[in-house]
Amino acid sequence: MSGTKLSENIDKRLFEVSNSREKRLQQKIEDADDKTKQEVLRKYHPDYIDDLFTQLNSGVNKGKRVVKEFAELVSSRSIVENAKIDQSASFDTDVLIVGGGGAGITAAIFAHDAGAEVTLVTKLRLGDSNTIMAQGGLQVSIGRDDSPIIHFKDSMKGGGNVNDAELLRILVENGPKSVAWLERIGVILNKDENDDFALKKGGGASRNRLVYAKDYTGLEITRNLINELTKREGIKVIEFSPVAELLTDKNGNCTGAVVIDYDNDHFFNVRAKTTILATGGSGRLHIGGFPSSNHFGSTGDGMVNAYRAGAEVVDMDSFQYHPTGVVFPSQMLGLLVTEAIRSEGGHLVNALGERFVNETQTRDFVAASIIKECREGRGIAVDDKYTGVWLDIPALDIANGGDFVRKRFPAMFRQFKRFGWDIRKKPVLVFPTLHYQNGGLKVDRYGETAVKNLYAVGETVGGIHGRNRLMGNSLLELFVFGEIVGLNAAERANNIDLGEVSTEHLKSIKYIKSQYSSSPLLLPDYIRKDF
Ligand code: MEZ
Repeated sequence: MSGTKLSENIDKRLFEVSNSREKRLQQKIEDADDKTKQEVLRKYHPDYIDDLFTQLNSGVNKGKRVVKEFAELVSSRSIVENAKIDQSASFDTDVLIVGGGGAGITAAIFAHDAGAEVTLVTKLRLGDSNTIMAQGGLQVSIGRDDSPIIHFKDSMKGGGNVNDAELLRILVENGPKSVAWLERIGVILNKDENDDFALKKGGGASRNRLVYAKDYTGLEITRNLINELTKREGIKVIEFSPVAELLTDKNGNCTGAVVIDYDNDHFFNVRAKTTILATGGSGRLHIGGFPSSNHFGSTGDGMVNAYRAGAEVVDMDSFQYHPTGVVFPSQMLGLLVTEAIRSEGGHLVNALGERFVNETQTRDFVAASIIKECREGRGIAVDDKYTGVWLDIPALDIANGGDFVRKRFPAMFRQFKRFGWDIRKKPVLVFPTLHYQNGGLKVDRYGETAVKNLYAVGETVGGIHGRNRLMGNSLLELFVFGEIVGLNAAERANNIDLGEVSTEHLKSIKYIKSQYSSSPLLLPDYIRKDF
């Protein structure tokens, strides 16, 4: 990508942004029409780069278009091949939950309260997940001018009208109830002067619908979820213990999982009546070489395990590139600058000091528009590899007066400050970052996959958001479906017996040439693994 090198003349580059600010603050940019949108998406959005995709060579979705990384992972050697199971460490449970983020913890709480014996295993520490990193908030139709129907319509339109309508209906209808639950367990969300929720508008939404805790919504929620979980003594939590493979019986039903104990370096079986996958997304597979805003554990493990056991996937060729990932300072590469900055009026500005897109359109289009600017030479190059456009955050203090940026975005302010960058005074350089997997496991309205007794919840599930999720709908999904899946998995577990355990289903893997020596990946190769 071409552009003017940032290091050569940073003061001049920054001056171009401040110099054009006053004029830009008066400017109104209309939404692009559908034809223009489609053209820009097709030419610049990574979902349309054919080289990034291939077809699955086996399993229920054989022949389906998916990203190469997923196809290679499901067709690589399993890490349990030749593994010796430590039977003395193996045990039984009613409901096994895999994953310690927002979806897993919520499901554990509800399954436990429904009377099941619950075990939660998680790859790293409890809470280490994309949930805790969530900034902008969750969408819920509680404004006076809003309703679940309007929320539904916005989400459908944003998703390209291919969302699973039944799952989306459940999401929007249960939103207010889930947010009331979050408040009950202690989550403190921003309120206005009348003590009503302060509501913001996310990209692609027609109403102010985002509830939030400043710019650390996920941290505030996770803190309370962990408190709530630890109050329940009966829930067994095992940290630093990822699932290597699922276990199945001779009918193909799920009967638990093979777990790795990272601390003691051995494998053990958890035999479970029902299993819930809450393993998150796959940003750390770095599709298309993009940096990622995701947690290091987001390597798509649950999807790989479930597909091998016979579950179906949907839209595994559709990913969300959040428009504003950091490209400078380089220590923050890929990290998120919340969309809330744009919804509050932050401008995207090219090397000519111009705005080039209405910043509050849907993420797929805004991301593609940034890629277009950079490809066409109107980006600002950091070095030979990374180019970006400015996100003019200081414009918010000018438009709103006072100390708006520091008060509204304290976490972001502090993050940049660590690297000597004051976002009240300087714009930040951004480029799309791999943020979310729109697709994932196909589930029914109870959260059950095509494999009996195997449930899934959260980002590992596909369909709800169609091919482009709206901001804040994923955080909401964790609590709406965490409850549903927890309750249903517990009810099933209360009515069935434990099954026999085997990994026979792995015999159907058809190996292909793969960049991975074994799968699931569990952790990207650049992270420290000294636990
Ligand atoms: O839902 C999201 O992805 C979100 C709220 C992100 C953000 O920009 O803050």
